[in-house]
Amino acid sequence: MKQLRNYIDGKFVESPKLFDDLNPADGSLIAQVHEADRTMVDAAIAAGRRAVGGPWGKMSVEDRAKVLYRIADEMDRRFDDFLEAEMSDTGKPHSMASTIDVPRGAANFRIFADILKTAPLESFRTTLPDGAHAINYTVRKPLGVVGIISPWNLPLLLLTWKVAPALACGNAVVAKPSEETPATATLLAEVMETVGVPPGVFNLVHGFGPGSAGEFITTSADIDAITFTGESRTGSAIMRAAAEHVKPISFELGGKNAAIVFADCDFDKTIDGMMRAIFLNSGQVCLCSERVFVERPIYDRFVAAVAERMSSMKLDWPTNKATTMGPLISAEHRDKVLSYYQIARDEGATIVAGGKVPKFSDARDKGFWVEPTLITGLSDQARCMREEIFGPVCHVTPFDTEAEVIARANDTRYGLAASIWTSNVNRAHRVAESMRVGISWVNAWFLRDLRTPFGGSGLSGIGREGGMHSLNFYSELTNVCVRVEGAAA
Ligand code: NAD
Ligand code: 6OD
Repeated sequence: MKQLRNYIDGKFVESPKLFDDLNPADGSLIAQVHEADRTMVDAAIAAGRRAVGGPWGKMSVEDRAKVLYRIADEMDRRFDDFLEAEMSDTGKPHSMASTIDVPRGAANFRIFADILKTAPLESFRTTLPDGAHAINYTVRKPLGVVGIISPWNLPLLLLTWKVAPALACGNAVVAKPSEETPATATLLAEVMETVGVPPGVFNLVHGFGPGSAGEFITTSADIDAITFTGESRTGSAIMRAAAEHVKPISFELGGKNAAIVFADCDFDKTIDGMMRAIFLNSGQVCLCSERVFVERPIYDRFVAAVAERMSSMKLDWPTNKATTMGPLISAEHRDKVLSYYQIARDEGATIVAGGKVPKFSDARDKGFWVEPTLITGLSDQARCMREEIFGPVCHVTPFDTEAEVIARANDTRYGLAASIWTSNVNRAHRVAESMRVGISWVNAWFLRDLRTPFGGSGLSGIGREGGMHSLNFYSELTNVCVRVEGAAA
């Protein structure tokens, strides 16, 4: 049986305590994972501290960028290994893992190497009343040892989204991937070893949240910052833990995202876009649209078109290149999503399509599948309209005016993303800016430029990462103020 080990101070470390890594497509055992105990987590943090105090912390920007490029190149060389690990850990289709998750892993290292090399530093000249002046300039230094805790839905993409800028800024990291998806993170540790990243710079600890590696990281006085992606409730627990030692946090949390479809949209392109926005990764993307508002004149046509497209979705093995939708991550998560299908019925919804567990009559019946599901007829106050479900499901509802739909779309405690579909350029800008979210897409969804700020408001997170925003989070900035006497000749 394959073993997934921790990576601490440049060595793969075993634990007497093992847990199972399952393939969600058929529930089969893929690997046994070595769970890090508190002593191992503390050893990882101490190794990180030594690394930051050593040559790594003092390395020139150019040399650190070269290390990041080497990591990206090695990830490309091992593309097929990452692809296989991502598909078997998550059950997501080849069509997604090969075009989004695995390429983005390497891209995250390249973009932050590029940004690091060109990042400006602030400088101000201050004129003083006595004729002297002051020069202020900012110096960027590592924060120290950064704790990184990531979820299972896009495990490689989201882990590297934080590891890359943290390393770019000269930090060491102690990373804990989700217990559901430990495989690609372990491959990343192999990459670090192969390309010669110094011991202690990248540490990987496997385990769970409470009472396990996640909690050991967040409660440690020796971790200098915590960056977390996951559920809003978990963010709240981590914030409490981090408060004890007052440390910087960056949170990318849950969403209950709205899509707004105006009658003047390009209908066919909108249906293409919305099929992705609702069903990509079986709806397990924090940005997915679970609340879809459609202008009344095209409401019936929209519902019929989505239902028609759903009937040809292909739920099949991840390795089949024609598969369009995979399973959910776990039995527990499948039961949660099915419970919301039932809550919708209890709340009086119409289930236009789906709503059940598919029957395959092969090993997939032991996996964690649900049907893609389209719901209508609920009020904006229904639980299915307010709580994040995180499955292949959306509720579609009609609206009549721009002002009405802006108010309804913003009526949520989350604030991650919105997508607006219209051919009216003035309305596009007006509505996009009115959304209380971290990102508003117009005639697009999950279209990323990694230099832009990414994050959410309200229950969806704290802070922004991406481009310079990441460099600023993962750096300690020191402003140097120099008084200069006299005037230049
Ligand atoms: P989760 O919060 O259950 O777990 C995320 C990570 O936190 C895991 O590694 C887990 O082991 C760890 N963890 C859990 N409890 C902890 C604790 N008390 N202390 C320390 N660590 C703890 O989230 P999930 O189920 O893995 O992921 C799905 C959620 O993530 C959804 O809500 C989704 O919207 C959100 N998400 C948000 C973004 C974003 O960018 N905003 C991206 C992806 C996923
Ligand atoms: O694209 C990204 O950088 C990012 N953080 C995506 C998050 C997706 C949520 O599931």
